[in-house]
Amino acid sequence: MKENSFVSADEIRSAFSAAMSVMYREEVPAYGTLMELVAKVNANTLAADATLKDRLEATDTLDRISEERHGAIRLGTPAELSMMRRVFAVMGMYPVGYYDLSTAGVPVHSTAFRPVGDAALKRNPFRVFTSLLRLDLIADETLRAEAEAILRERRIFTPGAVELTETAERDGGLDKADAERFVAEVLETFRWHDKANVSADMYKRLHDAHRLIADVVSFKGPHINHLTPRTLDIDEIQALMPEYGIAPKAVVEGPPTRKCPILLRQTSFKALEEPVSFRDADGGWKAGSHTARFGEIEQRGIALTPKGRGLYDRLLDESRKIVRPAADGSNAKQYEAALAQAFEAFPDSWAEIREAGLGYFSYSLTERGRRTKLTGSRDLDSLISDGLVEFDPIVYEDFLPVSAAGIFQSNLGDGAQQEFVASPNQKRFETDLGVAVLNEFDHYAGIEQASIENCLRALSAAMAAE
Ligand code: OOG
Ligand code: NI
Repeated sequence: MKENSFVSADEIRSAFSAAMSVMYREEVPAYGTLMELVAKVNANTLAADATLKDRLEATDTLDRISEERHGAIRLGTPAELSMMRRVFAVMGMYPVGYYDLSTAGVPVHSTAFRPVGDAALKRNPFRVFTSLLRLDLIADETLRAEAEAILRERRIFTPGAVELTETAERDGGLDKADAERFVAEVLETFRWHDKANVSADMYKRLHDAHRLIADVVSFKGPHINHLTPRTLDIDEIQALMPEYGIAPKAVVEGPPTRKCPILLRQTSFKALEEPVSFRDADGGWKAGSHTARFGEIEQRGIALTPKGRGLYDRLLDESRKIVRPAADGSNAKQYEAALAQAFEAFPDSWAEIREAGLGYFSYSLTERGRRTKLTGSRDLDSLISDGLVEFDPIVYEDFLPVSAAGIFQSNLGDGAQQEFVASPNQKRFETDLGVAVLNEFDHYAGIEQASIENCLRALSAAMAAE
């Protein structure tokens, strides 16, 4: 049977993320340096903390700890977005969450294509933060029409990538040879092109409207603009980057350093100014430069419930009212202090976080729970206090709009920020995408609920066996 020869979507995603890593290291040598630093700090952290090592060994694939966790692209048209969705689906990556970045002065809205479900995430968690340019936020109508016309002409997918995506959709998968070809063809969409699609003059006009518009419209395709490995000690890497000759962004985005990590902390090195050439009127090329590509690192913590997220957003907002992090890093220490102080109001033990209903947990039977038979119905809290059930934090697998905006901004240059009227438009985004995005809160709640039901079922099965 044909299906038997299919390569799993998880395997295709793993091959794709490995191929992206190789390509990006070649394209951006500073990224290779960051990867070396990450591997070193992760090894040191593990050597110094045997408990952490044991925990990771039990729950994760330790030998892949320093691999890429995500990347990001910026698309230009609804047609590109919906085709991208079909391509990612072949790799088991589905759109989760909606992020409106207009409020933060970036004319895009976004989703994250990622594996869904524990087994797929464990096999390879690679995600792609995918933004769609919002030309509707550009005031200059002439420029908007010109940008649209330029984007309409380009083809960001190779014919081979389109054909193999159709094959996978029709047959329900790809065999080994096709899967390999698929990865090679799809990689082309993410490749850097140093020859722009536009003249230097058009580039300047796009750039003056917003640097991001120039980045999306001026090139042949949506070059991958960063990749992001996982670190076990983000503060250490932030501090060490200058020693390795790479310039970190001003502050680490997200929550402060804590005993019990929540959500997501991220930082990056600043985007590099790279040589590009623009089309001349007489068919030649004119030298110029473009700044878009960087490297990032991430450290993840527990997924928060809507209540926990509400508290997080409020405390982040409070700290930013005291100190707004300056792009040049001049008030980084003050910002860190304000952040740490504001977050004293966020409980910092798993038990308190759980009791206050701030985070999502996965429940399982303890050794004793596995040997225990229960009569009658019992509530979860008493099963925990009796030592029959234990709980572990569920890791946050998504992104944070304020952090994403900080990452965008620090890589668009430190110049003046632009303001847009806040105009989230999830409906429009989903129409362009071709499907609704998965709601991340519902997803985590479902994982938690399933783990509770498993515990209760196992305890009463023990009872039935009696
Ligand atoms: C995406 C920035 C967002 C993150 O990790 O929050 C992001 C971009 O710059 O295109 O990747
Ligand atoms: Ni990122």
